[in-house]
Parts: sequence; structure tokens; C-alpha cells
Amino acid sequence: MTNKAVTSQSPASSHDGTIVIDSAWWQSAVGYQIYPASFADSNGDGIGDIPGIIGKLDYLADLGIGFIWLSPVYTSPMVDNGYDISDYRAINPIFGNMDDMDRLIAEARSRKIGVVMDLVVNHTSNQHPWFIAACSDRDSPFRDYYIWRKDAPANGSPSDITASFGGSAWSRDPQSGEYYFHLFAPQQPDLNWSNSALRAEIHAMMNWWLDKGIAGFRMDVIDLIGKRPEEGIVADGPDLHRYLREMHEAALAGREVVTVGEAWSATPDAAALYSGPERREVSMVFQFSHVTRFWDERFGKWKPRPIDWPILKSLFAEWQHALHGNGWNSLFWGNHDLPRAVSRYGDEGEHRLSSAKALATILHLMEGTPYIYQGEEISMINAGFTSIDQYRDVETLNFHRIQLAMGVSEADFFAGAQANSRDNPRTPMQWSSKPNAGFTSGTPWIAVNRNYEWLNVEQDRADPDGVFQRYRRLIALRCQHAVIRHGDFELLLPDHPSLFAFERKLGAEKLLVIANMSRQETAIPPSGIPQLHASDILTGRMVSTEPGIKLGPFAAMATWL
Ligand code: TEU
Ligand code: CA
Repeated sequence: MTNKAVTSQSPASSHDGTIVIDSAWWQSAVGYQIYPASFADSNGDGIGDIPGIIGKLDYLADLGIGFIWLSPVYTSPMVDNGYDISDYRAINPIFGNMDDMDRLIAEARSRKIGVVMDLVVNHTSNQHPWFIAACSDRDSPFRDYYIWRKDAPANGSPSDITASFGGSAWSRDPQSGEYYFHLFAPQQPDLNWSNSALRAEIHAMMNWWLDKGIAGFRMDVIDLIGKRPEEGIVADGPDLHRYLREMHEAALAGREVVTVGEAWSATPDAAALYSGPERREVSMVFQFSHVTRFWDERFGKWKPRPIDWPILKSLFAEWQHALHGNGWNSLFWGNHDLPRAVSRYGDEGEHRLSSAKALATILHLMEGTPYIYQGEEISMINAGFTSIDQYRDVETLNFHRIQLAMGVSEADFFAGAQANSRDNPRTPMQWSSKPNAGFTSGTPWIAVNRNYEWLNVEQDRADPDGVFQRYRRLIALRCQHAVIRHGDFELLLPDHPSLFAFERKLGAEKLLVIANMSRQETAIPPSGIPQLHASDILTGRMVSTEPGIKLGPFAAMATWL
């Protein structure tokens, strides 16, 4: 089966007739990330599943998305909620079976929605047969699929590299007495990508899934596969791009698929190496400069700093310019690891709806492929947990133990978890005001946010001025206008503390976008913004950008110039 694009592919034209050819279907499509355990439960076991997703495809088709990024549903012990895979070619029974998966691919495709799978190949589960064989026999051919060191220096591990989930990145295997490398949990041993037989296994698995008709891959921490621990190199290793080009030739070339590499280490220059024309590596990367820039130097995500909009605007502008005509941007506020967009960048309180719409507007009118994280389209907010017992995430629970042992107070750690724990986006999707937000008829694996009675799909989708309808409008505009997909980006008012304003230009077509990213009424400044009275293309209402005109809290507008 080919991977023919699931959405129509046609030359785009703009207002003045400038013909711009979209070089790929995913340049006009919008992605939607589903965290399967928390999306929709069809069998009442409290865990979302694939049949539950199939039941919501009409909802996703109504939203207008072009593809789903499906977080892992493969067989897994679920130490890291599926990012610890023990069989790449089998479905975890808690999510369903391979018939369900094939049905999801077919049912989505019939709605012109692609299914992009999560490719987690920096590591496997320690329950993967490869690792079990590697541990049981030093001479096993699978031993070198992983990274081993014989002895630990004085401090008890072969080097001082630490794991993302806390502790050393080396754990001792009791069977062989040697140490193996793991950048995440000890149950997630890193794969040795310098082993060509391992790489061939991964390419074969990728082709197996692509031949089933999936629309591509999101590639988990792909910037780590070139690691050289003995040299202290973890991200962006010297062989990384060679491995990606080899992977492209072996599995992706000739297929109309989308690939997005998660690359926490990516810089604008490096991103052009991943997605630049003729690079034949990936379609785009997820970069995180707008996330990590506002983390604490010492405590990282556990002490997040307030958003500084001039800095955030400059980061987005840097990425827009770096990849314009020289690669491709992904655009996202959140995912299954990040706090809810409204909670982190907007307002959870009285301005929740307007801040959600403003965040959607500025993101979706930039150049790149936007990604919506499940629930973002109805302005779901952080979990609001009040006890550590409500958390499920291995990273959060590890750092709770580690930071308290370092002397951090429970209250301080808890404040960090409430702001930035990965469980914030993992609370169940809020479909209705029914018990458990209509997510499950059983007991949910993680608590539903208590606000579901008034914050849910049923309520918001019915609001013509709601968040869901704003996302629908933005997705449609992207499809209709080449200037949104391919226009130049010029940041306006770069130093303004709260107005995020920019112009998009393609040929004679010019779009002006302005958003007040603050809780205060903010006046249009005397200069720096074109003056106009025009119809807002988002609402059809007349708007003015005369100096002195006041924009309400989180007001956002877009007009043709
Ligand atoms: O995340 C990579 C990763 O580094 C993040 O977990 C990051 O460390 C964290 O969000 C910072 O708070 C990917 C997946 O998205 C994540 O869910 C997995 O846990 C991880 O890789 C291991 O597969
Ligand atoms: Ca279920």
C-alpha cells in the first residue's frame, strides 16, 4: 500500500494570483496529538483506547485536522506510559489489538485524516526480547544493540551522565555485572545506533508500519540517537544526520509521509540541517526554545519563570526567519509532556477563552505545521491536583523523591508540579458534563479535572465564539491562503511588553495579526502598526488599528492589509 497523501494536494494560489506550490500535503495540514490513555475509553476500564479514538474521528474531521500524532500504543510495561516499548509490531491489549489499529488507519483515511505513529527508537523497554537476550548472554548478537560499560569508577557509575528522570544514566545489570546506559528510566535502556544491524531492524519496522498505510512518524528524542557516552556526547552527536539520511533512504524516500523529530537540543541553524531542502532527513522538528527559555537555571522546569513576551516573540521570529525557504517549522504550545497552553502562556481564570483563542491565532497564522494537543481546542487547563498521590508520571514522582531528599519543601516541589508536571496535559479529555467528563464509564486511571462540568467539548463546540470554532476557522484559513502557509514573516513592535503583532506577506497578499497577550487593556501604540479599519478575518467583525485604540485582555485579530 502506498502512503499517498491523505489530504488533497494542489498548487496554492494567493489573492493576486501568485501561484505557490505546496511541496507537501503536510504544509497545509494541521496535526492533532492524541495521548491514547486519556482520550476516549470505549470499554469502561478507565483507560482510553483505539476503539475510543475511532468513535471520535467525526469530531476530529469536523475540527478539520489533517493528521493525528498518536502517542505510543505498542506493547509496553507502561513504566513511561508506553514510551518503553517491548514489541514494536504489536498493540498493547489495554489499547486494543492490531485489527483496531488497522481500522483506525482506514477510518481516519476515509475522513482524509492521516495516522502518524510515535517512533520511539532511542531506547526500548527492558522487557524487549532484545534486551532480555542481551542481559542473559554476553555473547548474544543483541548485546551490542545496547550500550554497556564493564566497570564503575569510584563514584559507582562509568560516568557522571545523569538520566532525564533523575539519578545516574548507568544502571548495573545483575546478570552480567556490567552497566548499561539509559537516558530515561532504568527500564528504558538506550539503543546503540552505531550497530548497523540494529539500524536495519528499525528501518524494517518502520517499513512494516508504513506499508500498513500510516501517514508518517513523530520521532521520540531523535536528536539523542547519535550519542557517544564515552565522549560525554548525548544530544546532536556526530553521526546523527548520517543516521537520519540512512533512515530516510531506507524507509521514507518515495513515500508521501510526514516525519517530525523531537529535538530538545535543536537550534535554528541545526533545524535547517534536519528539514532543509534536499537534506532528505525529516520534514520538520519539534524544537523547545520557547519552553526551556523560561525554566530555572538550577531547578529547570520545576521552577518555571513568568513568560517574557518580547523574548518569546523574538524566539518565534528567529525560527520563522531561519526556516523560511530553508526547512520547515512545527508550531505548538503543548504536548503530553508540557503544561496546558492556557495555563502556561494564557490565563486560566476570567480570560481563559480569550487567551486560548489568542494563543491559537498567533500560532496558527505563522509559517509551519501547527499541532493541537488534545483538549487545547477547548482550552482545557492544568490538572489542578492537590496531592502527590494524584500524580502518575514517572518523571514527576522521581523528582518529588529526589527534590525532597535535596531539602526542597513539599510545598515548593508541589508548586512546580502543579505548574509543570507532565501529568497536567494527561488528565482525561473532557467530552461532556457527564460523570468523568464522558471519558469513561469506569474509574479513570488519572483524575479528571474537576472543571469538566462546565469546561467540555459539548459546551464549547456549541459556542459560535468559542475556542473550538476559532481553531476550526484557523485550520480552514490555512488551507485557503498560501500567504499563511508560505508568506514572509515580519515581527512588529518587537519590544512591546504584551502586544504580539506580525505581518505575513506573499506577493501582493498581506496579513496583519495582532494579539494582546496580557490581562490588561492595551492601547495600539502611535507607530509600528499599519493603521486600518477592516474586517477581522477570524470573526467578520470590523476592527481598527488606529493609535490609541484599546485592545481588551487577550484580544486577537487578523486582517488583510
Ligand atoms: O520526551 C523527551 C524528554 O526529554 C521529555 O520527557 C523531557 O525530558 C521532559 O518533558 C522535560 O520535563 C520524550 C517523550 O515525549 C516523553 O513522553 C518520554 O518520557 C521520553 O521521550 C522518553 O521516551
Ligand atoms: Ca479502555
